[in-house]
Amino acid sequence: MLLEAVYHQPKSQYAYAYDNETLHIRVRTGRGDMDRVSIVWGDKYHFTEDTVTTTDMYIFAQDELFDYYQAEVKPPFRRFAYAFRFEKGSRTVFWNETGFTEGKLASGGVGMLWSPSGMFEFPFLNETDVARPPEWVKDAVFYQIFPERFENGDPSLTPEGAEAWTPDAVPQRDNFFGGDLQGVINRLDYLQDLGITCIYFTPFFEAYSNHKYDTIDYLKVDPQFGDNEKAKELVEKAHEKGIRVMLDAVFNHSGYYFPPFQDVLKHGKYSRFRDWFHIRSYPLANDPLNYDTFGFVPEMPKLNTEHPEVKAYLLETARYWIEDIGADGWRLDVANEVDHRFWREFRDVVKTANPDAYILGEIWHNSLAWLGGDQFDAVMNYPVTNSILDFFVKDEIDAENFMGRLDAIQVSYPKQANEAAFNLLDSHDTPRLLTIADGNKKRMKLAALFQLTFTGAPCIYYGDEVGMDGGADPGCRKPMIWDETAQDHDLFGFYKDMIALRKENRAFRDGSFQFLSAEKGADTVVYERSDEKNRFVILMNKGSRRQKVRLADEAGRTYEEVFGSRSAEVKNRRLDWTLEPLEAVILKQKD
Ligand code: ARE
Repeated sequence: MLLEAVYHQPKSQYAYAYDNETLHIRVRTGRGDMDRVSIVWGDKYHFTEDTVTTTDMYIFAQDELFDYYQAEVKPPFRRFAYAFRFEKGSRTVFWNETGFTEGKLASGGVGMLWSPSGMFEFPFLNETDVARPPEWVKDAVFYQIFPERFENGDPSLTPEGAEAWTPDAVPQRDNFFGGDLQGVINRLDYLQDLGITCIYFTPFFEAYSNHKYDTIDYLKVDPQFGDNEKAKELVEKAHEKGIRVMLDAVFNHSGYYFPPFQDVLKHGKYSRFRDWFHIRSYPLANDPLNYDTFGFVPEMPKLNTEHPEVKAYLLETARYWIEDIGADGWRLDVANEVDHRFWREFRDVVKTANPDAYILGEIWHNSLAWLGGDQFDAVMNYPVTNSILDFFVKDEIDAENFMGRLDAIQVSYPKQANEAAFNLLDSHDTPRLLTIADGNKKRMKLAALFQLTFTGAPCIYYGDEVGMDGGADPGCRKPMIWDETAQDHDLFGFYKDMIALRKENRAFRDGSFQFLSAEKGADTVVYERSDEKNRFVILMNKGSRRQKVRLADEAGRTYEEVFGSRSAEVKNRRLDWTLEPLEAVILKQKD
């Protein structure tokens, strides 16, 4: 036994409450090392040999080095004292807080070995501590809109010098095209037809730049886009069509023209707003920069979110757009650079305004520290983005590595955070998917098909569905192509069908996910999604050669293709299928 590989941490992503009565317990072991792993558990105030229970654990994730076992348990008194039991061949080892103990295989045999004080413990499952992302997020399909570039619905608001809205327009750091909120209202039918259920807007509050991440007034729609009444109308009309709206909270920093910052620029240390920012010396200067900013961008001074007035202002902003305007959630810009204490208060304000609001952090790295239920519901899932791109699009990793990376992400967080994760393939901060795929639409479709059948809520970046391309910021921010002769209708049909499939089948949103094949060196992956009603098997080939796939399967099973008319039958307990280069097939198991 590789006991060095064994890992568990109480009250973490290895031991958390999934709902008001269920605990998820996980333990890591060396890959392929154990024959059997179980938890031996009981009540910490009544822990005797005849009251302990032994529950088998199953492997729910695997990466290159480790197996990750999980068990779901419902302790009757919501308290839980536990140890692990590992078995390999004739050897049995128990593990609790005091360390490893060789044990006998027969019976629980625990009471004699340990006192409850040596056990791992989940002291009490308090309901208020359970991380509970809004239920609707699992069912959502997001669509990201960059307001300046989606549609010009009110030419009277178009900024002077705006450029022509054409399919070959070139976005620059500082040019304008005239998108606005009326434009989005005009296109709600289009979005409904595509099937999306929530719009994520990058900021539309008053700001200087075209991207609006340099806020001037957090409580006001930028006049270039409309006014607050228009925002309310947009939210209401979207809701009528079953589409929710998530806004972008840029609370890490303000813009250069934010009046309190202008006041500090003018009055220096005599400004009554000087503590709203992090200033090291006066007068303020860029070279060298003597105040904190986002990155090294002087136009984005970092806000002091520990200051009571700043807090009050930003928390009122958080409340106002949810409660008075009706927005359904906040995406939090540069979320990991703002203090945790602020986010805890923010959560209370937002959830009081609407308990069903979604709080999504923009964090590109491991985000466990924000996902304990007291701060964010989920994060933008860039680690999943990168795994999907590296496998299907850039062709840089093999199937085993792909599975290992995705499984490791599943293990990094409590299950509810994965279910509510925001799975994107590109955004206003990255090159577009089609451009990363070098224009290869088959690769693009493989990535999107995986995204739309994976755990977590998918997000489509505006225009990807009609074949828009574009490199890194600002290249990825072209005006939306509405000219039907320039749109890719095949791609649109593909996205529409995939969204519909996800929406019609709970298995893809809420069901279990499991890899059935992901071999070392392989170009093919096979996985299943299933719930009580349906079971789907998805087979994908990211390679440029035809591939035969052979899976162990249960005798008598038959499958039919979801998009197509082929079928398959399990023969000799094997399912055989041949995949063309860059092909994906979704099979549904027949009853
Ligand atoms: C502009 C130019 C850029 C130029 C930059 C610096 O367009 O070409 O490089 O200025 O001068 C907004 C605008 C950007 C603008 C930026 C600064 O949208 O167009 O860039 O302001 O004025 C990290 C952060 C993450 C952040 C990204 C960009 O962790 O929070 O960097 N993302 C948000 C928004 C952006 C927004 C801002 C923050 C600022 O989504 O749109 O930019 O409000 C790795 C790292 C990540 C890093 C990521 C991307 O993976 O691990 O931490 O994210 O790369 O760089």
